[in-house]
Amino acid sequence: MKTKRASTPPVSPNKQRALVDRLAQACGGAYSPKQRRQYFLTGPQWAAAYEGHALFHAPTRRPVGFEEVIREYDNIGIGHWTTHDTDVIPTQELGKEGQAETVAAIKKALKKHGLKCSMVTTETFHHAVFATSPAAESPEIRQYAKWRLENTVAIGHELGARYAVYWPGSLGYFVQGAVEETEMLRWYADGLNAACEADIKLAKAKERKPMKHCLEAKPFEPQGHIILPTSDAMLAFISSGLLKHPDMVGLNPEYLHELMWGASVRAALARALACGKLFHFDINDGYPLKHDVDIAVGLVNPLDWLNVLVLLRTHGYEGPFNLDYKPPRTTSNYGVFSVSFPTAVDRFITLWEMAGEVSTDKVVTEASAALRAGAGVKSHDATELFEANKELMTLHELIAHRIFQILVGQHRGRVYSIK
Ligand code: GCO
Ligand code: MN
Ligand code: MN
Repeated sequence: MKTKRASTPPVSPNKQRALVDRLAQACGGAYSPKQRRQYFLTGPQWAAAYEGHALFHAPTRRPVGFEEVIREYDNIGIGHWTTHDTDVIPTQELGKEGQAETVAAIKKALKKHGLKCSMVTTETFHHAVFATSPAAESPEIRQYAKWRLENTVAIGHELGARYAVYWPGSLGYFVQGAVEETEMLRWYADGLNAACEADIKLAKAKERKPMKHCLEAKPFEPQGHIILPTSDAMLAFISSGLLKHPDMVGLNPEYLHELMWGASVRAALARALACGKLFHFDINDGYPLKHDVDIAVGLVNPLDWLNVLVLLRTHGYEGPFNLDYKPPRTTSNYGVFSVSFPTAVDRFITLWEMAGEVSTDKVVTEASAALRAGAGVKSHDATELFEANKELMTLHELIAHRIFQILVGQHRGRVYSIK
């Protein structure tokens, strides 16, 4: 049967914001800016300033500068700000007077709005100079890349950042056979070594702690093969012997980047945790074996996200949650700060608090404890052991069901009646 839609009169342009605001209010369940600030949520300059453009897509939003982003993050209750060097300083101005002026203006804006700069990162992927990656054959390009990393570390110390992130972009090749992979890995390590050494020196001079240097993998690009495609590949790289300061270097996994290659994100994070290398975490959502769609957290895989956060809570992860997503191009400039960021933050907080409920839920804890207790049978007979444990193992599925109930609120007696 076709349902008839009530006809809605056209919404004139000057009434649209009010409508969006009213419906956002009607959603309810929003946290206050003060509550939001209690979480280590970090807002990237580039996420808020993303104009909606892509290979086949023109921008749908006007550019926004750091003053506006920092002010709006303050209004929302996002207490930390992150940036690429070139998000705020044009490439040509890097290392020059323009850089010092911009860094001073950023400091002022952060102070005015009570935000902290938590992380800095170097853009080594967008500019044409990095067409052959930051670990290019050309020694002068590699020298330039090193300088860029060192310069970002200096900006980070100036702004008080505790983390530096490295997403190497197209570190790899567009056509096979043209690059020698082991050489490229060595050259990439040289860049990171330079950044760590610059950090050690600056930290000493400024009496600050050295930063945590966090590698971020992305498995594929529209073109090109990547030579460090996953967080696991990066873990191997960290302990390869190529890094001079492997203790300073860890990971910034991105939820979607692990999902993109078809991994269990939670298992990928568990491997990073087991190595003591989960330093930083980019949060977003998307689909397995597809593009880097960078959808906001919880809009595609809320159940998986809940499970991810249970793991992180269990292990006392205290690092940042970086809102590295892209507001869709259907969202306006106004919508970026009135809908996109506040709702992303609120979904994260809800899932985080829910994860706490999972960890203390009576059914989940009793079932998990029973599974760990086993049947208490001492035997080396496989069949006997299986028989002794087989009813217990049904609890796996029951735990999964219980987590679903927690996600949809059924554990609090929420029921759906059927007619
Ligand atoms: C992506 C990447 C970037 C990095 C950023 C920080 O999705 O393209 O995740 O957003 O996180 O470049 O280095
Ligand atoms: Mn990222
Ligand atoms: Mn991404």
